[in-house]
Amino acid sequence: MANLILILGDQLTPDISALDGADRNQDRVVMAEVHNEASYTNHHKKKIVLLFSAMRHFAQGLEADGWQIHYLTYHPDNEARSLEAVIAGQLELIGADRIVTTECGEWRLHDQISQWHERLGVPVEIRPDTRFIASKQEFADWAEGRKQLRMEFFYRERRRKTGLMMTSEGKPEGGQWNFDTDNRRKWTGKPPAPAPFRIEPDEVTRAVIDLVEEHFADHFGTLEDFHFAVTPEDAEQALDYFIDFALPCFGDYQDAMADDEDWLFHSILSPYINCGLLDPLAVCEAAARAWHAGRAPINAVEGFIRQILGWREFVRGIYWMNMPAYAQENRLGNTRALPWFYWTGDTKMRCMHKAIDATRRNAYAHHIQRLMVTGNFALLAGVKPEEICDWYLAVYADAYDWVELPNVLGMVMHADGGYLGSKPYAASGKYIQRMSDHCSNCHYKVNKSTEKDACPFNALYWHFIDCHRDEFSNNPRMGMMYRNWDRQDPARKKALLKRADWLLDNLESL
Ligand code: FAD
Ligand code: DLZ
Repeated sequence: MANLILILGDQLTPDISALDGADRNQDRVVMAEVHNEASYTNHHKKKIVLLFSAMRHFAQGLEADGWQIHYLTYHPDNEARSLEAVIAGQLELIGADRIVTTECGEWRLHDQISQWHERLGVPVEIRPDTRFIASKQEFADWAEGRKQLRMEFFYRERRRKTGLMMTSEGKPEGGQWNFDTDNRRKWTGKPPAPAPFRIEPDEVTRAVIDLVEEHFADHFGTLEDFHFAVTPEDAEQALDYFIDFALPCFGDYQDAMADDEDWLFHSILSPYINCGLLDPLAVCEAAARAWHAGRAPINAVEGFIRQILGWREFVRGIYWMNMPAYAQENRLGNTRALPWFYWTGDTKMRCMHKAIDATRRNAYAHHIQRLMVTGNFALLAGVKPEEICDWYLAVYADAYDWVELPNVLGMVMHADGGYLGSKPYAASGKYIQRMSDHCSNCHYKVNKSTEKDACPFNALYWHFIDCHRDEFSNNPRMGMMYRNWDRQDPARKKALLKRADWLLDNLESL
């Protein structure tokens, strides 16, 4: 045997770099469903089904294409509980000159694989992950010498580099780089949001659902109504469906939330992009084609492309430039435990209940729920970054450390001192009221702040502003908040802080 080629659960891309130049007759591909990967966090049950089923389909495809494969299916009694143990077993059984793999997405596993050459006694070739639009080196080159790293500038550079939505004179299409000011509409039920794209589980997926039901019963979330795509062909269909039915309204309602609508006009493509079933650049190109064909407006298409070409690539760059120290950051000195209702959805705060309940059922919540509801609450409540990060890593089908950590620790918790974002996204209940209909169905009153039935976000917001004066009062983007706070009547300020203290002492009962 010449090479053992390890392909991970989020590397399900036929032209993954680990396969470059490989020899179907001599090399062997190794894929494995292992305890350590399935259990390093409390992964949502639907995420495990998605990955195991997509891995099985991918391996079947490789086999049909003439590759020799060692595929380990999950069983709790399997002796090999880690990828290292699986590779060690194969080395013992058939030997190999070399292990070849594509660099993995998480520091945790990257650190382990980097030591395999010593631990296993064979050379390990780790190849770059060419599925990202910017390489790690390109990001580092862009970042070098900049005092502040801001997504918008990185994004513009990527637009120039890829030519996406650029005129032949090198100017942004539509005369602007960013159309976000058009993207803040509240959704009031019209136009109706499309039903989510669904694929009925085939035999392979049904077997995995049974397996997860049996062996991962204590993991977060429900298994009912599993309808994710698990092959590249089905994921392509999900992309087409998004372009046809949701993209035209994606921009307008990008920041909206709704009490009885889980998905709105979002693409629900992140689970597929992140595990390799869809190529990020191809997804951006499909959206750009829709604009050129007059099938979607520019605010929708530019906004959508910015999320992938801009944010997705930017957070990945930040992650790899700063790990492993980044994961330890806690610049706001937070000390509170994550309230238990994050795991149950059992809270009278309607927006929180809705976001967490959707998360339990779907392994999905859209960006504004993650940022401005569950994230905002954790920020205002001063939850320890490691606890809220672990929650986000567990509960979403698209969650991997490289993308989850910068979004949570940096964007939401501001625990990196503003390295990723120029200001915290702290907001009172007014924001949630403006962008959703949750408040009219809520036990708490959004127009009250200090009373027993007042929306908890209100007093907690002012408490956050008051507590973090040292960190934020000199931030030009926060000056108005401090002027508003300082203008308030001292008695009201006292009442707000008293209410906040009570809320913080009684988080579990909210
Ligand atoms: P859409 O709204 O349709 O957006 C299109 C695509 O843009 C997404 O599929 C995704 O690939 C990309 N994208 C959008 N925003 C971001 C972002 N901030 N960072 C990276 N990519 C982005 N995304 C993940 O993929 N995995 C995570 O674990 C994750 N954790 C998050 C945690 C928090 C607290 C926040 C605020 C955001 C997080 N995001 C994460 C980003 C974003 O919320 C999800 O990518 C998005 O909700 C996925 O749904 P969608 O495919 O319908 O996205
Ligand atoms: C997320 C995940 C899960 C649940 N299970 C497996 C697995 O059994 N085997 C595997 O190769 N990969 C799995 N993954 C994805 C990995 O955790 C992922 O490749 C690393 O975290 C690196 O991003």
